[in-house]
Amino acid sequence: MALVPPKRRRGPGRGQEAGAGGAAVSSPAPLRFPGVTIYLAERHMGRSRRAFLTGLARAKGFRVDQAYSPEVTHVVMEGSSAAEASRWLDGVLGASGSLPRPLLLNISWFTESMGQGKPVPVESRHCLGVSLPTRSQADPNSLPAYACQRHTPLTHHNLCFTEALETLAEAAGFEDSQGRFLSFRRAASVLRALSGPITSMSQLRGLPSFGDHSSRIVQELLEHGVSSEVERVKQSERYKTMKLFTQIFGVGVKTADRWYREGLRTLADLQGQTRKLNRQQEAGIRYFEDLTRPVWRHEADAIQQVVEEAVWQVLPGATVTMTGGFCRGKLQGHDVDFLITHPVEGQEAGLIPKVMSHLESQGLVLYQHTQSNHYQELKDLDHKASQNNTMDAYERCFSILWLPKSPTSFHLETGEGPREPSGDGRAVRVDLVVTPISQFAFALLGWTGSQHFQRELRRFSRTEKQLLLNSHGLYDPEKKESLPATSEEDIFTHLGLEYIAPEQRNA
Ligand code: 8DG
Ligand code: CA
Ligand code: CA
Repeated sequence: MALVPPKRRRGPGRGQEAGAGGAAVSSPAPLRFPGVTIYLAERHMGRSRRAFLTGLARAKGFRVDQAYSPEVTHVVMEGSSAAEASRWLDGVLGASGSLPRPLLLNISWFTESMGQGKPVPVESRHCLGVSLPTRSQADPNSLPAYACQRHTPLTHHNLCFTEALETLAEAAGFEDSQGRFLSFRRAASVLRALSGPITSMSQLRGLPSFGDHSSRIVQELLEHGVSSEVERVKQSERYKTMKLFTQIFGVGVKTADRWYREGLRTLADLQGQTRKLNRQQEAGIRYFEDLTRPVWRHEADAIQQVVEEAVWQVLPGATVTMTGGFCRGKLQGHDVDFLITHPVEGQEAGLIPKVMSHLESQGLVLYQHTQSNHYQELKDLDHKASQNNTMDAYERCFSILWLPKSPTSFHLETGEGPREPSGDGRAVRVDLVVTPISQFAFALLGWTGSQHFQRELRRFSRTEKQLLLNSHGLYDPEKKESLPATSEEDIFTHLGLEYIAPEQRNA
């Protein structure tokens, strides 16, 4: 990228003395990204290039500190290996294991951010030493209590344990046993954040949220390679049936439980009783096979194109942002989630019905259920009411769209009744959510998930900060005011939390 002049000559290793190189290219602009504080390490970069880059970033509204401090969130290095970067940071942080660790990034994150005029999301290719255990997470005794304080990558070292604990969490959820559900979920989430595999029971000592029951499961797995309790659950008729029924689009635990108690066990049983089904569940069964096949990233990208085309037809200037699991680096998901907004507040209102008719005219809508925005009613009711509920009040559409295999089969005739699954394409579950620009950052944070990360973020806000967070905003009930945010970083800053990139929110 030809954005910054390359360094002319590599100076002698000068270390990274804090006060060095302060010359500015132009006078600093007002700070625009309060959650981001950059520190450019001088080693390998050289004093004059560092000064140039500092001025450039400041002119774009970034905060760049000359001296390293715990406020630094993004350390940028040039020409350093991961090991060197990690050693450098250990040297800077000294013996203190409690200081927050910043992101260690190579120069590509910086140049891309300058190019876009805003901090780009941190991806693994930007990271130096991302695979190295961080100080806090290498030592289980200092693993923070809330999942929103931890880095949780997509792939981790304790899959056999987390799968077992998550099966028990799921089974507890089927029995409406919220306490047990949460304790297994939290235990699994802790294991996902560990920097290495659990190989002995002593490693569980001091782990937060790890109760006796979860410990027993881990012990069984360590000793026998299998947990009899988990196997029993997995083989039970109750678990198998509840899992099958709740996989159907439009079927929650309550409905699945009622059907189970009525003696229904299979999809064929349900098909024989169509009067029991609402329109959504009917669609869920009709497209069951497609909807239980994972959606791959390239399919999600293709859906994004189709949605963007429709949105831009209806409202030029609107933006369509993919959220959900794909944002966290997942390669496949059960659906595709999009947030739609417009830079002018108010322009976005009433967008979905128009977008859906556009898609319908192309024969791409297999099912849709649109809800209008009811935020005002929610707000008038009580801010607290929305706290334990992930459902928000945005204008939205839960849909099943048809993704043709080849672009030529895009424009098919409509009006022939429901489309049958075929080799020409597939059905995909798609969630469209429309948000006013002033609430976009909160919606993005909420819809990026993971569900457990968000649950923990809200619990942390409430318990530790006495602030109420949801997908619409952050509210201070004492001062009776909402705290504004234009980026996810702003929200972490309000909460006094280290910024956790989406790829590290797989809690
Ligand atoms: P997957 O599709 O890859 O299986 O997983 P995912 O993308 O992480 O899960 P999801 O079920 O699609 O949900 C994405 C996030 O959206 C999840 O953290 C919950 C969040 N979310 C909100 N508000 C609402 C809401 O009103 N309804 C639903 N269903 N989810 C919401 O922030
Ligand atoms: Ca999703
Ligand atoms: Ca979804």
